[in-house]
Amino acid sequence: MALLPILEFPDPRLRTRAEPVRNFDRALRQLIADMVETMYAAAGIGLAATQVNVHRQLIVMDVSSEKDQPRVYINPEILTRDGEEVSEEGCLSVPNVFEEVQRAARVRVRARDADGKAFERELEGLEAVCLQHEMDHLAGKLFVDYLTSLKRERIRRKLEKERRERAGGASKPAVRAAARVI
Ligand code: GNR
Ligand code: NI
Repeated sequence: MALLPILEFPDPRLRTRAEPVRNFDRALRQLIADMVETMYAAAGIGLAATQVNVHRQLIVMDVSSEKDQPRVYINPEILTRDGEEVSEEGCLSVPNVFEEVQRAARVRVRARDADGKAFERELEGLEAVCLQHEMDHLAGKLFVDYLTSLKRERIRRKLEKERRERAGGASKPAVRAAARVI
């Protein structure tokens, strides 16, 4: 088992379109186990392979309160969408940002499990929202793409500033100003 690093906006690798999973093998099982562990460690309700820099159509989710019902969706397709619902979303790849997004209220999804066996499920509420959010990741799309470009740019600048400050040293304003002059 291993924790995987999560890519953060505006990392261009988050814009990659995922390819279908073709081999339902031991390596896939290991990746699923690592993604589930990473999702729980980060306190997320879902994680798409794109976020851990694996560009395959693989999603793990667990919207249960006990965090004991991990679900895997491989090569997912939405068959039908119904209704609409606005809810506040967050994303492990856009830390500490929460904004309202409109999505379908119910979706019917067809996907494969870790054995490659096809199944269909009808999802609603948070689970439906989460699946649509995760499927966007597989298409290289982020929830901030639904916001105005002004809001998205503000978020990008805030995250880049926070990352610079976490990196320390050269992020001090005086030093940065000097670096710009040179
Ligand atoms: O943990 C997460 N919470 C969440 C809340 C509302 C809508 C979508 C999500 S998914 C997110 C984890 C994540 O970034 N998955 O890609
Ligand atoms: Ni996300």
